[in-house]
Amino acid sequence: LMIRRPPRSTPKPSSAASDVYKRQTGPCGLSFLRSLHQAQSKGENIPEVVAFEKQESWGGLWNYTWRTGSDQYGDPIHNSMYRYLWSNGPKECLEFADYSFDEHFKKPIPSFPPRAVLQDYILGRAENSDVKKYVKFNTTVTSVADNGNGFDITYRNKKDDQTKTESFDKLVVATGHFSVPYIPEYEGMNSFPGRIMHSHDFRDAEEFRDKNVVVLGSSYSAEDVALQCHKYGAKTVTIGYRNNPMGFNWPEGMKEVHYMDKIDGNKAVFKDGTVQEMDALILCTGYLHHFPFLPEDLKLKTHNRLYPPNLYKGVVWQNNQNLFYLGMQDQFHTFNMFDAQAWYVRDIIMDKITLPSADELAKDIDNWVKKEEALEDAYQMIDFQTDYCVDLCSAVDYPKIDFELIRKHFYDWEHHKEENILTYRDKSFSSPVTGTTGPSHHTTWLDAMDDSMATYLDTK
Ligand code: NA7
Repeated sequence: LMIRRPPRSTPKPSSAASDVYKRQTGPCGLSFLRSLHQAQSKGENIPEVVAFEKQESWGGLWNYTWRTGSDQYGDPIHNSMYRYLWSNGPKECLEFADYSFDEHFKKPIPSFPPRAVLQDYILGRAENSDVKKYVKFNTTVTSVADNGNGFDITYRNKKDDQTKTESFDKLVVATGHFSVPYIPEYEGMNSFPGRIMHSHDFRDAEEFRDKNVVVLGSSYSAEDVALQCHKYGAKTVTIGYRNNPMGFNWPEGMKEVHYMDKIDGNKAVFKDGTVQEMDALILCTGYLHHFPFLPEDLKLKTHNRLYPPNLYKGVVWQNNQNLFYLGMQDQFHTFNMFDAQAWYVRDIIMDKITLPSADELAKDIDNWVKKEEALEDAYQMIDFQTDYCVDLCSAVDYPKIDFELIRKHFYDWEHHKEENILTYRDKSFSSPVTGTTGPSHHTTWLDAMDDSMATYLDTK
């Protein structure tokens, strides 16, 4: 989490409440710090900022840890990433407009990198922005109180267990929403003799070699965790969907069936009559938007959707415009959308963008929410979020990036997945920033067992 204090024309006594913002240093938090760096490098007078980060390093979800449950200080583990996780979308679709993959890696690299490569890219830009000085690591924000002019923020230094309260003017919440698992309960769970876990705690598919695995869910985690288990040698993988199947052409050993009714001993019993022996049940049932540090009236309450309500332009809290949220949408677009959001929030905070009247603001939110509710398929969702990114970018000086190309890439990517879910990561896409087309990787995704950055980048 990060907190910032905007500049003042007149010095104020140090005892007075300072202007404030708070955030975390995952991709959204880093986008925000980058936006300030960019304004500063153009000679603008940027606000003071403090970034509160509960982890010991930055990168947010992109850090990998073997840990599950709690960290050494008793805080819940933030990370949901596992070994062998490769990007599930083309890297070209998430490329930063102001820091290309070519610039970072000094050569073209293939389109679907493993986790460590993307992490290196995100952190490369952060290191280049000289923003670490703003971050308080190992620091958890425990509560926020609205003081009428801003916020009183209470935070705990995890290492020395010291708690402090400071006042700030603005607050930016960039804590992510793929971290606190939603864990449903099914009959028979308590007496099931095997392993039950949520995808948040999934770390290594090798654990399920030669096992019968049941995966619940029909979104990105279910798709990828199921494929991981198949790739690393699970005997069978059965996916239980709740509403709609993913419907891919699953390879032998994998199948998709309708909704798990209950567990009977070591068997999963599904609505469509399927009874499947299982050694492990992996709940890929999504995440909660969870902000335990915020008071009720400032908490975003939503399921995972493309346009959560009460957020003007997807980022400004409707009922208190000193509060901002970044990256709280369900996502096709990611890093460059977070940049667009960060630039937009920065410009509101720096008085470069003026917010409209409460009526207009409500109308605008309503308009987007209605549009979202009318969307019928993934292609329309891609269009919707692309239009949202273009809308934000039209208001800020984020460097130009070819969103039409990105929209087309997402369409092609969807088609590739429908053609063959095992090979879509072997395709190449062109960069919306440099025009470079990603070379083919030396090993196809299905055969690439080593996800290290060194092996991945070992190209001629
Ligand atoms: P998502 O995309 O929010 O999806 C959650 C899934 O969980 C969704 O398919 C739900 O089914 C399913 N779900 C929820 N409860 C149940 C129960 N009780 N039984 C079966 N299925 C259930 O979360 P993910 O973790 O997949 O993806 C998160 C991000 O990680 C994603 O954006 C990627 O970028 C990586 P429904 O569709 O509502 O029927």
